[in-house]
Amino acid sequence: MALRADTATFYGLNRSDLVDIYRLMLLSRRMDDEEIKLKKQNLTYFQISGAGHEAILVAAGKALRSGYDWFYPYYRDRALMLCLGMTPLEMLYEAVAAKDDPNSGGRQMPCHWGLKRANVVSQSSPTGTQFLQAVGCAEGGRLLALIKEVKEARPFQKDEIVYVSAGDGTTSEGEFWEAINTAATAQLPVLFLITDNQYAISVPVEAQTPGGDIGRCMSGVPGLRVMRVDGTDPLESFKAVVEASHHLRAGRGPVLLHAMVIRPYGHSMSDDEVSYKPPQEREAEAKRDPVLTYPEFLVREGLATREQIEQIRKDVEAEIAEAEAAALAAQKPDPATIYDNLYSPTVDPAGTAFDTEPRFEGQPETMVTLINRCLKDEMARDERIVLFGEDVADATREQALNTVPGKGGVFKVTYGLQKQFGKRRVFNSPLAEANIVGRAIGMATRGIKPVVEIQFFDYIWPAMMQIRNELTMLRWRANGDFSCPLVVRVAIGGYLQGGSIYHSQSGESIFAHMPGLRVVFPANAVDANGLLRTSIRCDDPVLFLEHKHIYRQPYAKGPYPGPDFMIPFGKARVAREGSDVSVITWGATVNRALLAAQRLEVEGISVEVVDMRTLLPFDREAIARTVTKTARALVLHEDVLTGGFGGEIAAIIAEHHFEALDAPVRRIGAADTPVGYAPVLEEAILPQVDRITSAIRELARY
Ligand SMILES: Cc1ncc(C[n+]2csc(CCOP(=O)(O)OP(=O)(O)O)c2C)c(N)n1
Ligand SMILES: [Mg+2]
Repeated sequence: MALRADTATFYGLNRSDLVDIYRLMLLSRRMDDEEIKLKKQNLTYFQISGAGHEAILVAAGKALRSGYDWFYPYYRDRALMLCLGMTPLEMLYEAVAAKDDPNSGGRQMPCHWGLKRANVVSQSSPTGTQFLQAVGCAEGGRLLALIKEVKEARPFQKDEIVYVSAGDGTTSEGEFWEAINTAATAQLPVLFLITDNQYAISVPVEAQTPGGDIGRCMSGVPGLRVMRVDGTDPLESFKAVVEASHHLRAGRGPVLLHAMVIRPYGHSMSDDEVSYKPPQEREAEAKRDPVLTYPEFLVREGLATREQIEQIRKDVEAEIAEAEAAALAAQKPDPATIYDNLYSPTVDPAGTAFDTEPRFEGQPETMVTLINRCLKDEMARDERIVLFGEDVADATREQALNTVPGKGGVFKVTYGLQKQFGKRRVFNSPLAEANIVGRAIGMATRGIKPVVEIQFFDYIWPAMMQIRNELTMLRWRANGDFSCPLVVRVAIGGYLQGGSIYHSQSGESIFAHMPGLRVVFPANAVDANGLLRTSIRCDDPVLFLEHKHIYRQPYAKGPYPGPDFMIPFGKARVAREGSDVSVITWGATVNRALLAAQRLEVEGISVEVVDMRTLLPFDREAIARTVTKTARALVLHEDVLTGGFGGEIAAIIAEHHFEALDAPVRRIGAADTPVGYAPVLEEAILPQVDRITSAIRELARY
C-alpha cells in the first residue's frame, strides 16, 4: 500500500511525528510490562503503571517544551516523561533503586518523576500536593521576571507554562480547590491535566465527584478555562493540548483539561480490579486502548505500513532489553549517604558565618518591632524575598492606603512592608493554610525566597501535609536536585488570658520530629531579630515560632542590633548563670524560669537558666555544660508534657550525663489537656512560676 503524502489534516503533525507518537506510547506500555516482569522476579520493589493514559500524555509531551516549561507530573505520566527526554535506562534506574537514578538516587518509589534538566520537579506520593506547588512555581516565574539581577540569567520564560496532572480521585483533595482558586484569581499559566480513568483505586468517579464529572464541576469558576477531550485519542488530545497551550502562553489564565482515559492494568500491582470492575466494563475499556487502536489508524490512513509498525515494535523491544541489562548491573546507593541532602550541603546555619556581633542602636524595642525591622532590612537587601499570608498586607486595595494606615498582620508584625515594597512582594493569601505553604514551596523551588505567615499555630494543621511531606522532604527525595528554602513564621503559644483552646496552642515538639526542617523559637526581641535573619539567609526550610505573649512584653525588649546581626542555629543562650540547679527551657517559659530563679536566690539557691533558642538543631553541648556544672536539671516547656520535646532532652541527659547527676531529671510542661478560656483554667493548665519554683527547690534539696 502506498503511503499518503499529505498529512495536513492531522493538526500540523507530519508523518514522522504521527509515527513517533505510536513509538512513544508503545515504549511507555512496554516499559510498564517490563517493570511488572521485574517486580514479579523480585528484581524491583514496586510498580505502578501508566497503562491507558499514554495518548493524552504523549500529546502533552509533544505540545509542551522540555526544559522550558515546568512540570509537576502524576505517577501515571511515564509517557510524558519519555517525551520530555527521560530515557528507558533512567526509568529503570529508578525501578531497581540505582545510585544513578536521576529522579531520586534510589530514594523514591518508581514513577515518582523528577528530572532537573527537563524542569520536572521531584514528585511525592501524597495525591494532590503537587497542585499548589505548581501554582507557586508559576508565580515564581512571574516574580523572577521582576528581579533586575536575575533578568540576565533568565531562569524563567516569558510564555512558560506550568503543567500539573492528577487523577479523577485526587480532585477530591481540598488542595485541588485551593490551587484552582489562586490560579484563576491570579490568572496564572497553569495547565491542570486531570486524567479521568473513572476510578480511584476501587472508588468510582460518581462516588468521588458531584455528577461524576470534574470538568463540569469546575466550569463555573471565573477565569478558568475548562476543556474536555478523549484522552485515548492521541490526535484529539494533541489538538486540545495545543489549544490549551496557546491560551496559556498568551497569558489568558489557567486551563483545566479533563481527559477521559482507561486503566487496563488496575490501580497497581497490589490491586486486582477484577474484584470490583465488571467484565463488560473492562472489555469496553480494552476497545479504546490507544496502544491497540492507534497503529490500526496509522495503517488505515496510509501513514505507516504494517512492516513499519512491526519494525517499531522490534526497535522498542531492543531498546528496553539493552536498558534493562544496564539497569540490573547498576550500582545501588551507598548507605553512608543517608544524611546527604537532608539539609543544604553548602550553607550551614549553625556555622560561624552566622555568628555576628550586634551593633546596638536606639531605645529598647519590642519583639514585634525587631521582627518587623529584620523583615524590612532583609527585603531591602534581597529582592527575591516575598511575604504573604492571611492579613499580612497593609491593604490589598492599594488606593485605600491614601486614606487608611493599613493592617500589616493581626499582630502588626508585617506592618508597613507592603507600603515600602509594593503589593507584588507583600500580599494577602486566601484563607487557606495549605495554599500558603504549598505555593511558597513552588516559588522557593524557582529561587524565590518566601517568608510566609501562619496567623495562629492552632491553624497550621491544614498545611501539615505540605510541611511534613513536601517542605521537609523535597531536597532529600530529589537527592539535592531540588530544594525549597523558605521561612514559615507562626504566632504560637498561650498565657494570653482569653486565648482559649484555639489561640493558645503550643506543639513545637511535633515539628522538632521532622528531619529536613529547622525549628526556631526565640524568647526575646534581639534573639528574634538575629534568628530570623539567619532563617532567611540560610538555605533550609525554617519554622520560625513567635510567641504571642512575648510579642510586646517589656522584659523581652532590646535595642535594634543592626542589619547584619545573626545568631547561629543550635547555640543556646545562658539567660542566667547559676550553680545549684539548671533549668533548660525555651519560649515563654524562659522568663518564668527567670522569675523563679529570682525568688529562689533569696533562699540561697543558685539557678542557671538555659534558653535553647532553636530545637532543630538543638545545642547538646550547652545541655552537657550546664548539667555537668549543676548536677541537677529541670526541663521546662509550655507544650503539653507527654511526648513534649523535654522528653528528648531528659533522655539525652539520662543517656549521656547520668554520672554527672546528683538528682533525677525533672520535667514540667502543660497539663495534657487543651488550654481553657477561663483564666483560672489557663493558670492551672500552663506552667506557672509557683510550680517551677517548688520543682527547683525540691531538686536543690534532693
Ligand atoms: C493523600 C493520599 N491519600 C491516599 C493515597 C493512596 N492512593 C494512592 S493513589 C490513590 C487513588 C488515586 O486515584 P486517582 O486520582 O483517580 O488516580 P489514578 O490512580 O486513578 O490514576 C490513592 C487513594 C495517597 N497516595 N495519597
Ligand atoms: Mg482515577
